[in-house]
Amino acid sequence: MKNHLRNLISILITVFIISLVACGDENSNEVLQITSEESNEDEESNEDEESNEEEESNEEEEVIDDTSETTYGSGLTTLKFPEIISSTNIDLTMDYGSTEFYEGHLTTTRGFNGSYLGPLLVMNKDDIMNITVNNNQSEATTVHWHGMHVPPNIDGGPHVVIDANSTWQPSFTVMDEASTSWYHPHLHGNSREQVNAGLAGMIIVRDESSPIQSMLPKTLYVDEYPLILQYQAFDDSYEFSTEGGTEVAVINGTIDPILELPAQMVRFHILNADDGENFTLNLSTGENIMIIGTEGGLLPTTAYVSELEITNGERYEIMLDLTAYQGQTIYLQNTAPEGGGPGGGGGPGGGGGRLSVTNAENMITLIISEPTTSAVTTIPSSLENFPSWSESEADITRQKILAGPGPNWTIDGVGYDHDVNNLEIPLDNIEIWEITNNSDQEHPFHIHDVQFYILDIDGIAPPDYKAGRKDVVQVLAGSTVRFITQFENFTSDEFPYMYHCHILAHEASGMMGQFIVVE
Ligand SMILES: [Cu+2]
Repeated sequence: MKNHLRNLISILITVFIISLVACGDENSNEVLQITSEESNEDEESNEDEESNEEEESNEEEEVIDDTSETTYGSGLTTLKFPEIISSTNIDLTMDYGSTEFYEGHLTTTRGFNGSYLGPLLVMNKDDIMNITVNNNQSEATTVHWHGMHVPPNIDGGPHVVIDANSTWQPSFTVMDEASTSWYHPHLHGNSREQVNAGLAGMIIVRDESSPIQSMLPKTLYVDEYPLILQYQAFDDSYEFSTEGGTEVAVINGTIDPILELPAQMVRFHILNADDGENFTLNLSTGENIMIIGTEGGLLPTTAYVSELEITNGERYEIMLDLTAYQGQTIYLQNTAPEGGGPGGGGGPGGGGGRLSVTNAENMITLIISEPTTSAVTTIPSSLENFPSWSESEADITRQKILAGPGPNWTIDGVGYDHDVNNLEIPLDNIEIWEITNNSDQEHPFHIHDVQFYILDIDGIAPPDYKAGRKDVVQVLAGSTVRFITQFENFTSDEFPYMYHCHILAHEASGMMGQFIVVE
């Protein structure tokens, strides 16, 4: 019965959205009535969920099945959301599949436990994770837990290879703060192809002991949402193009997505999982975006920006206060320059525009409906104060020089050599890294094992929204960024950690080095 009701409501919404598009804004009230009905129904199902994690994830799978079949006309499609896995025992299977990005057309893709992207893994600080990764691809791979502080033999870098048609079973303790991480292949030479085909997924780490976390929206797919941002170019056969062409924004595997949100504070975990280009987000309302977290956890205080640039591998947690917008349609927009950005190293999209054909820069259409019964309406401006390090504590300052020209990208004048450890770092060292970009393109610099704090960018303290724990920092052409971090807990003579540019074409061409942490 419930499904029939939902389908009926979906059809009604479709009809009204089409009429809205056809007739302009005159019919907006009717659309609102219908969307509120669905919102009521959502509330009922939410009440059924209680807080039981298992029930929650089962319920979400149902929702996904419903929404993935719902199209809204005018090319708009309900935003897809990944299946939630909140168990400490996780089975991931990497395999080929086909995905319907455009109605009636299948695209060859790859995914974890599905045809494209992977499940949302919800972990708790101090949990012991037991993961089984089955690689059903006909080629080798690795799985890197990007952002997580794990031992080097578990980190999933280029040395921790999972052969074709074989299995890897890592186990680790979650030592991270409540944060947003992700997982993706990291085999040297073909990580770009595998990630771009769809092998990527988000990890949300929870911390039940954090008083601040308990005040934030945290009911997934009710007031908290993952957004995995990518661009894809399609050829005439609707396959991913390897020859460039027009790129479109693909959000959680959805082109031109529409998302219904309650008129209250909602929280997004945003990941740029693209292989080489930035997103620059703003709100069509003209309001600033509230940023509450970076890669490694919450900021010290809430920060506000009129537009938020997110580079490759970066994550931000943002909040939208939608209280004033009930009954309205607003947009999360992307104004990243067409065909610009850093992907010039052989990346697709160099020549063509990247804007979606039917939705232009209105990246996600947000329909704001009634608030839920237990809405979060305010959050404190003071967030987490994680321990940091002062410059005077540093044991060493290391200089890293990023240089080109492409396609032979280097760090400190050398390309990646799989058999050479570029650095040996004493355990517990507190280090300042000074990254200078001597090339004419920007490079998002990522380091494994640690979270760092940016000290300064060209001598100036970072803006408030970058003042938190990070593992990726954008280094503009001609610019110097200094960060401070500490290499704790894990050592190995055998398995190195990586530091590299997260433009995957640059990484593959050599803009990567490796370090071992030693006793
Ligand atoms: Cu680069």
